Amino acid sequence: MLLFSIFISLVMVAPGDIVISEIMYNPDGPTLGADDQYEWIELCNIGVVPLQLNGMMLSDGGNQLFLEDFLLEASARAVIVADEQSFSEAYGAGIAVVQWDGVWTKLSNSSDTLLLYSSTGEVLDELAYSDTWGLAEGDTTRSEADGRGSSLEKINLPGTNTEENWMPSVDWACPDTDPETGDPVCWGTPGSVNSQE
Ligand SMILES: [Ca+2]
Ligand SMILES: [Ca+2]
Repeated sequence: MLLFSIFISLVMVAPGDIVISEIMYNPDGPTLGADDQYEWIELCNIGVVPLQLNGMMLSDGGNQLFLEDFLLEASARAVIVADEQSFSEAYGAGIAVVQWDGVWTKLSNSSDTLLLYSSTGEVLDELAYSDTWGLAEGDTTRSEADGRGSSLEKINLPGTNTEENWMPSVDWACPDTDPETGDPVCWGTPGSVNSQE
């Protein structure tokens, strides 16, 4: 077991091992609430060995947040949340949440570029998203992910971060429903397989 632990600690993470798999960039719609409480980012280990997240950094070029000790198993997902109490009240307590230090990297409600860096500063993934993602060409309404409840989910995880490979979620991982409509209170699939995968 000790040897195995040493092996894990020596595994160098590289681009293609871990990806940004889902984001809730605009929760401030009819479902969740304020962006600084309910934004979240999901990461997925798409490699074949466990990855230590400690020291990885997420940033949009402004604020920087540094991930703390968390061993993400192969094929597993975990979320980085703006406010853990708000998140667990909305989605329940059973989802793997990575602790972090620094300042929350606010996810713009229009467009933003989110970067994931290794602990040695290498860019592991880069997602330049827009609030038009998920809209058909010429559609001037708002995307389902733009404050209307859905998250933005990656479809093919090893694929590129192009508009065609990201769509608003059509499912949820949330225990509560609106007592009047029966609709889920919060959408997206934090910590679990994407509904658009
Ligand atoms: Ca936002
Ligand atoms: Ca997910």
